[in-house]
Amino acid sequence: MDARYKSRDIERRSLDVDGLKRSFLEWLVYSVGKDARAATRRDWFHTVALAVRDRVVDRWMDTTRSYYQEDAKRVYYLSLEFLIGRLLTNSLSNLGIVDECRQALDRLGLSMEDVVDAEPDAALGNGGLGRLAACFLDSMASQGLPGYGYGIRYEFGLFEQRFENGWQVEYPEQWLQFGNPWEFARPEVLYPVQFYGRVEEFRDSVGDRAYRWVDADRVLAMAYDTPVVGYGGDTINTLRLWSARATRDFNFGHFNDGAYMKAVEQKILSENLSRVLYPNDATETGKELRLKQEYFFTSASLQDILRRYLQHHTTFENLPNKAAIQLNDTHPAIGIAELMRLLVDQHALRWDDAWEITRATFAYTNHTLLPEALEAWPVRMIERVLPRHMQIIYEINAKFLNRTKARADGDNARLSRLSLIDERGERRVRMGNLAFLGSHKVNGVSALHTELMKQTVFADFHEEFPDRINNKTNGITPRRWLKQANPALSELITTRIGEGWISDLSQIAALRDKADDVVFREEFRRAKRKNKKRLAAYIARQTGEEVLVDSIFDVQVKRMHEYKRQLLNVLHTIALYNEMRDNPTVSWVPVTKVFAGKAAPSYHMAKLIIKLINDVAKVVNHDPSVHDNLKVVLLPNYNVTAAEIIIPAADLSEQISTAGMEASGTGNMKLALNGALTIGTLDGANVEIREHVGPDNIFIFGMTAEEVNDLRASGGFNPREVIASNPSLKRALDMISTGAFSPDDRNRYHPIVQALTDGGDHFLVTADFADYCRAQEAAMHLYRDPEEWTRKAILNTANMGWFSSDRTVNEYAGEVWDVHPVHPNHDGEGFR
Ligand code: D6G
Repeated sequence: MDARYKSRDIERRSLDVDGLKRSFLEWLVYSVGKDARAATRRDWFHTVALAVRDRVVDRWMDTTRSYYQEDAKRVYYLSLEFLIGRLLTNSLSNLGIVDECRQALDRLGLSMEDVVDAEPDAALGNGGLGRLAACFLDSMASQGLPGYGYGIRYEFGLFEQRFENGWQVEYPEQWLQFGNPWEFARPEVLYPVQFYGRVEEFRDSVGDRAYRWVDADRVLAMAYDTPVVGYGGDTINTLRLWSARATRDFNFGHFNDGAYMKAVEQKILSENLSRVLYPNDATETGKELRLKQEYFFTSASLQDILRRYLQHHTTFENLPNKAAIQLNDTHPAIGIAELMRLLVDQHALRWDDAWEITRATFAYTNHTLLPEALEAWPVRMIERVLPRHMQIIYEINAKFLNRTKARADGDNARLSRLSLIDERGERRVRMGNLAFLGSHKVNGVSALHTELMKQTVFADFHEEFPDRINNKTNGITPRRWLKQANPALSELITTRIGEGWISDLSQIAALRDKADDVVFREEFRRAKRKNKKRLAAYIARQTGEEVLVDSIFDVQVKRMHEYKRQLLNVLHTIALYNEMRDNPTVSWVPVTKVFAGKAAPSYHMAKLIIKLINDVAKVVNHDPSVHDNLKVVLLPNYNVTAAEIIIPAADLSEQISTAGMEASGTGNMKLALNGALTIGTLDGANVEIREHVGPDNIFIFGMTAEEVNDLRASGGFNPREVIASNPSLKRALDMISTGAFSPDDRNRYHPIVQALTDGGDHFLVTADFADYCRAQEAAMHLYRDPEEWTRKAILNTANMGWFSSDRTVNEYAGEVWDVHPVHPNHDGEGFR
């Protein structure tokens, strides 16, 4: 080989400071096309990202090759969302070269922070579901599991949130505007995806009835691959995202007619498929475009999975031994009908064989019990958009119900609940039922949620298939959420117990003993204080508000939703404000209420709650009578990057959803791992967090899921009575309703007051208010004793080991996927 190339080759892999510096300069000039004098921060970010990407490519190829060599069973994680956030620090950290990179930049007169800050936050998700998918990618790669992510390369991620006059305003999030240095475009990996048209029946070669989907519109799905760097850099997996491209024949057809503008218009329309992420969290949109997005990425992924499988196999009976497909919620559930179509229509398998293979290949994760969030597509829409799939769904349903009928003893109500078609009102396809029926395993995401699944949405299915439902409590990756986001604490931990916790979080239990060590407590507090200073500076930059670093940082960060009950927190804030004003001589524990979160653009109530928080903040923060003892801030544009600053700085973690409504939560885990004490209801994973950290180290309040259920069922709940009997609640609500926070529009909050009173207070805010205030008081009381507070905070961190997403994916790997780690062969070259 030409010596020049050889040396360049080595340069590309070198991980020392000099090698990094040289390749930064080379990349800046030859790929970004700038010299150091003219380079902007963004140029430097692109330079560094490309140079880092170089260092993973060989390992990436090795990994892929090893999967082929071993014909390993792969797991395919199909998710409409991957909330990955920034990748630079993540890649550097997983490669173990953060310091080397910092020094190399330093020698070039650049600050690492500036370069890191120039990276856009890839917000291809709404919240927990999408961030879970991103944590799973990190955990699969870090455990050496052959795992692929499949999703959509949205041109516009989740909207950027700004506040204008206190109201949420949405702006497009243009993360791809300046290009994405992490991805590799694969213009040769193209699959056709069809929509509309009709189904033709014909006789196949042996005279059997067969079907083909004809006269359909075609779009192409083009792959973009992003390497997913596992911790230690041994395994580099692939996140493959699909982008929509118009087909060429489609364009030329119109062009020949002379209808040029129409052709261009059609092209734009068909490429809209991957244009924008739906900004809905938990609620369904009912939009045709959304259904098409779901089918688009699912179909392309399945075609790709079969193509990969067929490189080693000629028949399909081994598919379930070589591919596990995990459906992240029902968004890709149409994949069950699609795999049936591919196997039966395109590969001429017998129906029963195809069904067996399909069921053994798919598994489904349910993420919500909220009825409005359970996907149910109108039959008419599926018939029009995916006519062949509608037939297949009918066929699956008919076969299932026939089999079930024999045992059902004429219980028609039960049969109609089990049906894939909801016949009440407009006929709809229940995607949850389809996902359940077409999967060999179905899981919930916390112990409580899984139990409730068995009792509610899937009660009948559970009776029918008692072995199918299992629990996989969510987890979070300790690499991003402790090591990277919280260097102060993670360095402290490593100096005391070594770095084993980074890849095996159960080892963090070794910190338990340190809770009684006064020196360690002091150091733990120092780390927290450093993070609080960082957050205080961020708050000042974002909102102009100065907050006391020594106040309790009481943090509620998550999507804005009535069931998450930001309102309960606001009501407590107002009550506390009143108490402080009434008792100015008392020495109060200063409190900073930190909120952040986006509301779905069409969710008016959630947007009104945002405005209320901003209005309350305006009044409270400028009232000299509370002497800076209370500050309220709502940080704009909550995303992964903001979370990385907020979470390590939190003292108190608000997890206060109405019990039974939050499937798991993962923010709760990130906050507790970073040493925040939880104030929460017995909902979702809070139940398990309490078990792990111990009931003495968490503030639990409010009704249980069972009590909520009973109270709602009794129909006897009267919020007006509760309000009348609680003067502080009454006063807070009166202030809201009489315009104390909205003098410019005294009726602004009428809908909120209405919902909490005559509306019946569906989320039981008033019902839990008194107990919530009691728990808040207990927290403030404890905060006066820094030693005791720190002891409990340390015990939170030390006891959160089980909540690593490594544990979660290992459970999936063992109990659902049957996939095993592969150790890539790197030929001993290059890497450390
Ligand atoms: C990823 C990783 C790369 C590999 C490519 C194709 O981009 O090393 O060559 O995927 O792999 P298959 O999709 O053919 O398995």
